[in-house]
Amino acid sequence: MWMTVRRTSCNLCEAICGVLVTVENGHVTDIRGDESDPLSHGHICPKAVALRDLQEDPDRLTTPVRRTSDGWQEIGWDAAYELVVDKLTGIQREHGRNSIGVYLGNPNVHSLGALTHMPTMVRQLRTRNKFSATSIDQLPHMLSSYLLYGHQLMVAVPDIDRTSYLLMLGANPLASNGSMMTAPGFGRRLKDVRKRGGTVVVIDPRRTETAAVADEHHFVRPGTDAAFLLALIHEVISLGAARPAEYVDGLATIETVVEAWTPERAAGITGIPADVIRRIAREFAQADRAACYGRVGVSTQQFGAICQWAIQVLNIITGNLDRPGGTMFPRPAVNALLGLGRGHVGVWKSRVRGLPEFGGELPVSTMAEEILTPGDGQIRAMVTVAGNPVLSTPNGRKLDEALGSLDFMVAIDPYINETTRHADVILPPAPPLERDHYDLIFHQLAVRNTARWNDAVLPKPADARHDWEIFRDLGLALVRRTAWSRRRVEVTARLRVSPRRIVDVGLRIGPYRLSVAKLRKSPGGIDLGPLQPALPAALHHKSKRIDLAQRMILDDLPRLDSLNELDGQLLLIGRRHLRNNNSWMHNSARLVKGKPRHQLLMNPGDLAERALTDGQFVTVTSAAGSISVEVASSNDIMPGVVSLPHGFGHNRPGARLTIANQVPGQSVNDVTDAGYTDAVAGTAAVNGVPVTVTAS
Ligand SMILES: Nc1nc2c(c(=O)[nH]1)N[C@H]1C(S)=C(S)[C@@H](COP(=O)(O)OP(=O)(O)OC[C@H]3O[C@@H](n4cnc5c(=O)[nH]c(N)nc54)[C@H](O)[C@@H]3O)O[C@H]1N2
Ligand SMILES: Nc1nc2c(c(=O)[nH]1)N[C@H]1C(S)=C(S)[C@@H](COP(=O)(O)OP(=O)(O)OC[C@H]3O[C@@H](n4cnc5c(=O)[nH]c(N)nc54)[C@H](O)[C@@H]3O)O[C@H]1N2
Ligand code: SF4
Ligand SMILES: [Mo]
Repeated sequence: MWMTVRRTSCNLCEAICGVLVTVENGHVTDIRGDESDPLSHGHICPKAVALRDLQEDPDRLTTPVRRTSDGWQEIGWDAAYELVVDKLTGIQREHGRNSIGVYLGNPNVHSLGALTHMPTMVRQLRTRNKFSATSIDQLPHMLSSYLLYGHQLMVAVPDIDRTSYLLMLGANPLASNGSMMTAPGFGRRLKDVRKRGGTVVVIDPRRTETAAVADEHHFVRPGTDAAFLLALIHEVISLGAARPAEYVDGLATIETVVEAWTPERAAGITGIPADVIRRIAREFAQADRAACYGRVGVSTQQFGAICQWAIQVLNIITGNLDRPGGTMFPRPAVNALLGLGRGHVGVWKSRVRGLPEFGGELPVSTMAEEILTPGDGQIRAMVTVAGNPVLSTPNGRKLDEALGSLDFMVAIDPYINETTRHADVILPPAPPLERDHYDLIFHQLAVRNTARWNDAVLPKPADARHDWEIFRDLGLALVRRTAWSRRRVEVTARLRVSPRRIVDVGLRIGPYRLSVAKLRKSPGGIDLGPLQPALPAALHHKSKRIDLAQRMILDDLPRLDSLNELDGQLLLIGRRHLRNNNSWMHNSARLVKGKPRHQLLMNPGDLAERALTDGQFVTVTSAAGSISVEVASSNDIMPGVVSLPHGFGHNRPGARLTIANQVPGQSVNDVTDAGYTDAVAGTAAVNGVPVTVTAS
């Protein structure tokens, strides 16, 4: 028997936990936490073990397939590339370059090869109809980073290991393992804050797993956090506790705009009592080291941009930005900011609804209408990469219909699922354990500077392709076909170089002058120390100053007056569970077992008011549509709020997901509304959706 233990990191979520993988006779027999990882210290969650299931899943595609009238047919790689490039270039020739739409899904940011090679391939399509999960996720973080710090990826991360006061809104890291903040073992780190005598406060319409380990939890009416945050800023200023750094401008303007946001006014809107708002503001301002952090619940809602800006303003004016225990800027071994432009916003607008692009992408909430609305610039073909937008984006049914109407679709994806079943060709990349890994994105968001390179755990079969090879080969074929490419030589060279080489260059020119060879000597990763102050030098604005008074945000503030209109409505929010992973890990028997977790959570008072009982099927209806799901009574959910997780609803015909097909539940995104977005940059507002709930 041949047995070996290999090191890698789990790439299923943002925590990038180090893992030890035991391989016997070519098969994975064990996966456990790697104690030697300087960031994760041995932490893993149940999903790590599912890396093995991904490897062995009989439903996972290993060769390209083509949809025919007789069903899916396997085809060779070269034939598949030729077919795809023929179709895409043909459609563009006939209908213009914007006739191709692209959707880039979440797992792209977790794959080295996707990050190094996908953007170059996509650029060859020269389409403005580019969409990604960003606009149903972290767009407000990126926008506030762009506006305040001058680069869309210059994200300030809570220095959780040194803070004494952590205020968290709309985040449930005990389920999600943390996001826009890589902190494996989040639960332990929270406990440590409290052990050090610090305080953890959670603001969430649901008493979450994270709320359960915090000092305080306060219910907030969904979508109203902006009022709470503005009132905190108001209080800090009234206390005379605003002490921004010398390089910060605009405090006087902020003082004026928050003047009307008294704790009393915010209390009426948010449901958080005025005395609690006052106390939190005082404690936050007086804490030795405080950090405010907000995630999905305050990003994917109708005031996401205001919320993420206000969180930064609160951290900045209390002097907590860029100081240990406050919020800080990581300094990873490969500077991810170099790989991505600073950003831009509103340079072009979506054709049908006129929503602005951000960083070259249009809001995903406009994707279905861009496919379905006839006219010049209509999308006729789609390229999806590592995404399942039928389940993950608002008004999924309409998108489902839209994808069915396309002239052509190609998916780069290992599964035939709710989205890729519409594809004409599917190109499946090799799974995570067969890939080399260096994390280009999440070291940039990590609470400690560390670095690790890992060679692939398992060899890739000869007839399989890495994702970067698929992008390379498609990219090269596109460059060859399209006469417009003046930069053919440069693009060709860029596509031909391996991810390993790109990381090596990044490491060598990076701040620690490392190399892949050096990192390979410590496969458990190396520690580069705690986060260090970096401002104002690290700011990407030429002025090296931060201007709090951002016009785009200030102009949007009057819209907050509409918050009172939410009164009395039943509002739908989302949730995550440790054993789910967005829309795609339900095909692991190991993960889906256990108590059902697909139900609509509803407060007992709200159930009684509607004469509904725990466990019955109810119909949830919004402006976008309705679904029928089981309801579960819960005291942990705020009255007037219901919660349903996304990523369920694998009951559409034609998908090949043997285990997921048996998982009960409906897609929440059949009731979230593509018309309901944050006005500032078009982020999908999937939290705080007005709904009605009736007996089915
Ligand atoms: N209502 C509601 N909707 C939401 C959210 C919410 O909170 N509420 N959350 C949103 C958020 S934050 C996100 S990020 C999105 C995520 O939504 P998507 O961007 O759609 O991503 P996933 O659901 O993770 O889908 C992953 C897809 O990638 C494929 N895949 C997995 N691994 C790989 C790989 O290595 N390579 C390739 N090429 N493909 C792979 C899977 O088979 C699957 O098709 O969902 C969003 N949707
Ligand atoms: N196990 C698991 N881990 C994951 C994922 C997964 O699907 N499963 N997905 C990954 C992805 S793509 C992401 S982006 C991250 C997300 O990471 P998190 O943001 O931590 O994810 P959620 O658990 O959705 O937490 C959002 C919280 O916001 C609350 N909320 C909803 N509306 C509001 C509101 O209006 N105001 C406030 N204050 N709170 C509100 C919800 O009740 C919920 O508790 O998780 C990542 N990690
Ligand atoms: S928390 Fe779980 S899913 Fe996330 S990286 Fe760690 S083991 Fe993987
Ligand atoms: Mo996400």
